[in-house]
Amino acid sequence: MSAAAKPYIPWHPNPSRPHYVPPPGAVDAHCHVFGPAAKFPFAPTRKYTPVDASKEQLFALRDFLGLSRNVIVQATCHGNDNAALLDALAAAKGLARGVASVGADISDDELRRMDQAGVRGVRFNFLKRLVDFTPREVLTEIAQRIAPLGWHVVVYFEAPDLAELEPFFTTLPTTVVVDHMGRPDVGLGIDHPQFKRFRAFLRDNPNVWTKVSCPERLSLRGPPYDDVTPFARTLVEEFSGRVLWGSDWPHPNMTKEAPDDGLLVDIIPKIALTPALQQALLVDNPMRLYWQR
Ligand code: 0GY
Repeated sequence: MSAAAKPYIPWHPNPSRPHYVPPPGAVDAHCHVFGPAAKFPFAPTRKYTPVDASKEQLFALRDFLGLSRNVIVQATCHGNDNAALLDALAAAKGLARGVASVGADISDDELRRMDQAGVRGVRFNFLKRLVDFTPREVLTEIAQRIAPLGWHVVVYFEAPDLAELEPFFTTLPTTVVVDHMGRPDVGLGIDHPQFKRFRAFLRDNPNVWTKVSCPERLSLRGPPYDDVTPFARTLVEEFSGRVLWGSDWPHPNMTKEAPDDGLLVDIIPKIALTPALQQALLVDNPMRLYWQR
């Protein structure tokens, strides 16, 4: 069976209503739309085929969870065709921004159009199970093209690859946002050199931010994902002005089960212990990065 034809776990059909009430204006800074495939076909190069996850479903979940805005990140199953993302941004009435995926062949006109539509960044993905290799020169060229727009680069990699990637990341001329805390092996604990290295990377590079997202993806123990909480809490406390939170709905490529999105929201007060930290994580930081320039 090809990777794209593997069975796929859809998102939670009936999430709980969270007990935690986010502050007004809270932003879900990492989520996706998939398809609908009949209108926005998935890329032939994709490594998985998800079920459709529409903009209407995303916006309904946003409201149900007590959130106000979304940052929609282009997922690899749509390749460099950002049509579904742009369609969602156009329908969001200013309440969504986007992170696109582009090749070096993107025209300046198209970049400008995407900027007007609400795109504020590009994503570079280094997970071999998700994408084919792109030469660093190509990524450098893209980063140089988007920098004048005030956009940033979102990077997705796994913790053991940071050593090899860091010299490249430090050449990027923009803000750099790391997905999912750089995907630590949470079994190693927060005092292991792997997580210390990640914190040093943020400490040494004030232009680097991170999303404290995806406990469900990183957890070894399963819900309520308490083995991931110390990692996120440590980053929120040390880098309070450079952290973002995201639901990761509709949770691509979960291997056992899709998380309860209400539970994910209820984890927020465990990783951001004070109202001030919650306000920075959920409102002030994402608003600065995505809605103000
Ligand atoms: C995520 C995680 C994943 C997938 C993608 O673009 C994608 O296909 O992001 C993953 O499989 O870990 O960030 O949502």
